[in-house]
Formats: sequence, C-alpha cells, structure tokens
Amino acid sequence: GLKEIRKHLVQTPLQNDLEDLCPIRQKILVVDDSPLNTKIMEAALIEDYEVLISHNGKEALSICNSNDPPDLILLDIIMPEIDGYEICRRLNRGAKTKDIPVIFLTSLTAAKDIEFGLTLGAIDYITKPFSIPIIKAKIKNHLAVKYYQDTLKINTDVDQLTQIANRRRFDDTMTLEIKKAKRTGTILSVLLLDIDHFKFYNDTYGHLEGDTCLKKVATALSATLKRPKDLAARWGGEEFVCLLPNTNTKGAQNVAEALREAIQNLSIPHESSPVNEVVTVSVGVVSSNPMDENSFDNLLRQADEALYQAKETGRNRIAV
Ligand code: GH3
Ligand code: MG
Ligand code: MG
Ligand code: MG
Repeated sequence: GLKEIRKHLVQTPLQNDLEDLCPIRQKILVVDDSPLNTKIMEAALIEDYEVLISHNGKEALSICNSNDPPDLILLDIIMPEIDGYEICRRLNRGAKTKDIPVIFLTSLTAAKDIEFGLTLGAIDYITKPFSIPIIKAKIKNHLAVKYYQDTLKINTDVDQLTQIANRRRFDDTMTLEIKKAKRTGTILSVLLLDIDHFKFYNDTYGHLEGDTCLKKVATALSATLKRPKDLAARWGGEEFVCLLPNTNTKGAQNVAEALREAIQNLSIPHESSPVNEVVTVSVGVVSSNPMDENSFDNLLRQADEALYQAKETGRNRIAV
C-alpha cells in the first residue's frame, strides 16, 4: 500500500529498472467462493506476494476499505450474495478503493461477459481454465504499473523534504472542506505558521541544518494534531499551514497554542534568534463564518494578516 511505498521512498530513491520497480512485498486479495480455487492461487502467488483470501464479497469489500488495502484483487464473478460484478462496481464508487486494480478470474467466457467486466473498470479479464504462468506474468505487469502510479501519487501530494502534505494536497483538501462546511453549516479553521527568524538560523547553522530543522518542525506539527481530519502541510519555504475542519475559533486557538508550545519544546537551539534561545513559530488563526462567503483566498488572506500581527507583536505567539 501507499504507506509501505512512502517508507521505502524515504529510504531509497526510485529505480528505473523494471525488476527493481516493486521493491516492496505487494499484497494481493484473492476473492472466490470456491476454497479449492483460492488454494490454487495462494500456492501460485505466495512466493512473490502477500496473499489475502476471501470467500465472500462482503468480507472482500471490508478488506479493501480497511487502512491496509490490497494492491490488486483477483475477483471471481459467480458467487452467492454479492457477485464479482457488483463488488467491482462498489470498489469503483468508493474514493478509497477506486484505484485498486481488479482482475476478473472467471468461468464466464462469453464475449458479452468479458466486455461487461472490462466496462466496469477491471484492468483485465482471465477465463478459467487458466495458465498459472500467464496469470503470474499479468499480475506482475499490472502491479508494476500500480506501484508506479502510487509513487507518482505520493510525489504529487507529499512535500519531498518534510514528508508531510504539500501545498497541492492542502489546496485540494481545503477546497473540499470549504464546500463541506457550507453544506453542513459547520465552522472550519486555518492556521498559518511561520518560523521566527529562520534567515538568522540558516545564517548561523547553514542550510543543511536549516533543512533538518524544517523536518523536525513539520513532524512535530503533524504529530501534535489530534483529529484524523486535521491536516498539516508545508505551505512553502519555512511556512506551514494547518486545516482544522469542524473547529471554531476557540478550538483553533487551543490547537494553535499547542502547536506553538510543541515547537518551542523541541528545544532546537537558535542562538541568533532575538526572540528565544530555541526555534519558535508565530501562528495566524482564522475561522470561517457560516454567514460569509468564506472563499479560499479570503480565509488565507485573513490568516496571513493574523500571522503578521503575531510577528509584529513579538513573535513566538498566536494571533486571531
Ligand atoms: P520572520 O521571523 O519575520 O519570519 O523572519 P524570517 O527570517 O524567518 O523570515 P524570512 O521570510 O525573511 O526568511 C525566511 C527564510 O527561510 C529565508 C530562506 O532562506 C529560508 N528558507 C526557505 N525555504 C527553505 C528551505 O527549504 N531550507 C532552508 N534551509 N531554508 C529555507
Ligand atoms: Mg464462483
Ligand atoms: Mg516566511
Ligand atoms: Mg519566518
């Protein structure tokens, strides 16, 4: 899954060689109501992949919706209760599951069945009786593409240096959350954080130490946010932004103060800072008003104004 790849990307740069393209052990879910069929596939795949087995559609769907979804699904069509077509349809409808490749593995060999399976979004359709070596070769190719897609996805929404969300991911999430807040009549808050006198920090300790400091600050911000919907992102340079859905000004102030304190408690020495002997941040806080337009740009502009206030009134503090 994405988590595994992310870990790997941090450790080693991506290789171009196809053999090295899937350096992690990928996970395949085999769904078939016949235990004999799943045994055959498990035996064929277990050497190269982690194999999950499911004999019914409901269970298969819940595995795919878990926090540790498979990288590929081999899916039988004719099964009691939910059939393979319906499983494929539901996977494609779910935001979490729509990118999991599905290969149908079925005794339905009519052209219209094959066509139907493929129009539902399956990447391949294999008919029984099948050749194990051909299935293995197809799976390998499809998983290489999946790995490449996952890698691209991580690179588009994760900041390379700090490994937290990047600005693009923040923009997308914020756009969605503003809509949601309007629809549900809830308040969302945004925090804009800027490291105090970071230019002096670089001047004193060098850019490499500066980068290390940015990583520590980013990690601390992410770790300090408590709710699963909260998002910490790198806005650019030494500025960070936090999105707090369903959080009013009072709540946002508490979070901002907790973040400010968490950064100060990292105790990263900053001997040239006029504010404090350790690295600190200033934080601008803004909350949406259910009565207002609350455009993306408006909220960010207000957060920026609040941040400016925090800087002007002494730094290492929050302002609303
Ligand atoms: P203030 O308290 O007013 O925010 O002062 P400041 O020095 O932090 O503000 P300023 O915006 O003038 O400086 C930001 C510095 O952050 C300048 C730039 O060299 C540094 N910086 C931005 N991005 C990076 C980065 O990726 N790595 C490192 N090491 N430094 C960076
Ligand atoms: Mg069956
Ligand atoms: Mg700045
Ligand atoms: Mg700064």
